[in-house]
Amino acid sequence: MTSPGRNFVTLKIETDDGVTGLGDATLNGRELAVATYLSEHVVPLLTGTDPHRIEDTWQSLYRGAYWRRGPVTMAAIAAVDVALWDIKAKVAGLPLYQLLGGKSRDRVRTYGHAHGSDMPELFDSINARIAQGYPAIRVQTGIPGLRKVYGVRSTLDQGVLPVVEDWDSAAYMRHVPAVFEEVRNEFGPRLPLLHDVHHRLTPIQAARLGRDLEPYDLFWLEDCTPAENQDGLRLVRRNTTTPLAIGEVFNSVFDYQTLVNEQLIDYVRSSVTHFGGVTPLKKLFDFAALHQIRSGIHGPEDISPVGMAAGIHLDLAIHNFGIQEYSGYTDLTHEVFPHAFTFTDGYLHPGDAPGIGVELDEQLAAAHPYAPAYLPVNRLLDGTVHDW
Ligand code: GCO
Ligand code: MG
Repeated sequence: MTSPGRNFVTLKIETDDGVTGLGDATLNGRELAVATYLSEHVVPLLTGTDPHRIEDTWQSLYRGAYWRRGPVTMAAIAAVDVALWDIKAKVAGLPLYQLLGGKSRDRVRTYGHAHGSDMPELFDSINARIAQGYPAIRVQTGIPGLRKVYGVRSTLDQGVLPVVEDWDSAAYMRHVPAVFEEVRNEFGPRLPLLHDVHHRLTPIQAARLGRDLEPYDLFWLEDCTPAENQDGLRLVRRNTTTPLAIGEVFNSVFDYQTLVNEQLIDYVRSSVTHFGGVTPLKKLFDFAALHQIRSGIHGPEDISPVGMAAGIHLDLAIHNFGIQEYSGYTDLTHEVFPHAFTFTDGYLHPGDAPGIGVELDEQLAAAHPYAPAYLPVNRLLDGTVHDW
């Protein structure tokens, strides 16, 4: 575990021949649980096994635990899976994307985050992202009467106990369409715009918001309602043509079964790190492709450069790529995880180093130890707990 600005959990596997592979097991706010799951329950099972048997190892960790799915289990399995792919690709002397079928495109389109508590601040933030070359931008905004720009986590908030934020869905729904009206007027019709509702609306509210935002031609509306209620998306889908993206908190293909089979969404948001690794995420993308659903891998700062790199290899290789979220990292994080992937003019490329192309500076990592930190929690104006 290391905290070069925020916490990351990294697994390193070493073979008898001295080949090493890295995997990301970071689960924001629950890091110690995954680290312990790995060190106490997974590492003893791996010692002495054949690192080339990736599918078999995945199945034995998934089925062999008896207790299935869940973010802690799947982040731990993901770390093993990615480390084994890293090893296999290094042994082959190829960048991972070559083992996934080779490249389907030359570079990986990203979107970046813009946010502001009011319109001038938001416009400045969008302009800053455009100046950095981002070809698409996620727009989050302050809501009159609420204290914080929601869904945006500041590292300054880090503390031993969660920060409590406030929320009012009615005020949000009244305000957001007006924000997109102003953004479209200022930045024109071409700039792809995204928006993250962060699980806060009921299906009928989400349907209404999707409809209200149709004139502004969003690239996607994300997590419009808590999607463990997959059936709820039928109501949203019937009522709006705004494209929908879901899945950053999912950890198994079964979480998507209704959403994909009934084509209720347009983008699947799972990351390598939280979905059990490259092995199951490639299967999810192939399943999604049957329904013309595309990828939109979750890429906040709380996915480490190791998990990010694994995702970029997949982005380059799959046919039904949509977009990749990329928020960048602190300078120190880049130093702790020296990497072959590059970010140029808003596009990522995994690089051509053998493996996933990320190393870990263990000395520097150790100089920045784990620091307890929680995500915020949300309360309505009367004090009721609400989805954050
Ligand atoms: C997104 C997100 C994240 C999450 C974060 C929680 O990037 O779309 O919703 O920023 O809030 O990953 O740990
Ligand atoms: Mg999100």
